[in-house]
Amino acid sequence: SEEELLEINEYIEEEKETVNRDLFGVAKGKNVILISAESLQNFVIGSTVNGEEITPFLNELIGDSIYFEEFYHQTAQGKTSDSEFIVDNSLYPLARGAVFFTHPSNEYYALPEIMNENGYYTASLHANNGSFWNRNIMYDQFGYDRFYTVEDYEVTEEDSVGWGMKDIPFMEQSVEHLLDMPQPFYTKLITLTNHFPFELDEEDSYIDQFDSNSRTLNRYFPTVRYMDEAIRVFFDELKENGLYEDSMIVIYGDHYGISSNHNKAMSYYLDKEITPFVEAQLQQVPLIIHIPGVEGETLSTVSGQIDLRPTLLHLLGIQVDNQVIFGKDLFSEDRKELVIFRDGTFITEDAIYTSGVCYSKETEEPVDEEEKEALCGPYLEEVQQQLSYSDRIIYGDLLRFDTSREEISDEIRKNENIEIQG
Ligand code: GP9
Ligand code: MN
Repeated sequence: SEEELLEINEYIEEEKETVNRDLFGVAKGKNVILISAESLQNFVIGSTVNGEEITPFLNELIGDSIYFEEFYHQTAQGKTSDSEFIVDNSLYPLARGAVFFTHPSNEYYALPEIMNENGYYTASLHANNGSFWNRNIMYDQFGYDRFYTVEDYEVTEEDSVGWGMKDIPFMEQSVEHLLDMPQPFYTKLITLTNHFPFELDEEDSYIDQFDSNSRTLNRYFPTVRYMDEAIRVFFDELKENGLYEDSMIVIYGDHYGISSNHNKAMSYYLDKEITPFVEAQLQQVPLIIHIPGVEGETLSTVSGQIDLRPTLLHLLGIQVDNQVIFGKDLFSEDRKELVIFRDGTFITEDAIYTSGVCYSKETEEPVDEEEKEALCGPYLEEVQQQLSYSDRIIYGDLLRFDTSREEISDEIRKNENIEIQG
């Protein structure tokens, strides 16, 4: 009901913090290009396999970008679609099912709509069927102007592997689409090649597979390396076509690629035991924000996908009042560092709490009852509060009561008038 939303708004208002304005608006008016990097986990960044770099281009790019080195995916069963939901709405996904399928007719106030209101053209680009994950329906709801699907790409046999079109031709043809769009634009490019079961043609293998008892992990490295190459090609094409200087490029991993079924092989690769603590850490995905002309810096802020939207709006210098969101602007000064996973696991500056056990980040070991009270105790209630508020918004379709939005208050006013007249 409307009262429920008022209560949630009050909570969000109380949680607000002051914002560091140094970077406010540094990307004002620029095109925004999000690259949703399929199954890209953070452990490959700066690492090697068989002595070779796995992400040479991203490693180099990070030096020139704002890189969040402790950034977590927060997806659940909806996988890529959950990550899209989180990023565009700054709400949590659902515990069961994919919100893209379960609640496509809700009222949303998603990032594309905000960008539209600020003069941006908005599009998502992904060389798969438009109906996959119900995207064609949900994107309309989020306010995307256009969805470039597999129909908008020329996909040949040799340009395909595994799930479909390879990332390099996808990137090349996507730049053609970007060139056709009115500027400034807000766009999302969703890659595909680095998807389980990580199939790759010989000619696209820049590095050798790993050698462990997990075929999945072994194959993961060369497909990540291929995606890294595709992103390099994309940057080259942007530069060649004069789009680079006027764009902010944001690369993030959508969710894990290697599930806990492969913990044994993972343990062999990382050369350490995969405890629940390490497993939570393995949910880190890269967040790389590249703004030409803005100096690179690596930030260790504990952060998650839910924080991306307010952070991007900050960089774009766009202020939106009374947003019903749970993410925090990562440039806030007195921000409480807290990332919440859908299953109730949470990460703070000093601790990881998972399956009822509180681990100290310093020792990587569970702490005793007394320390648990101090380290994890203060967050328990807030974690459940946020998840349940977010659920209530989705299950109750509460954003239809958001009167801070003109179009809705007009709608309500209209209805009231009708009632008064009637
Ligand atoms: C499909 C692609 C992969 O279009 O986004 O989906 P996933 O299986 O990763 O959710
Ligand atoms: Mn995915």
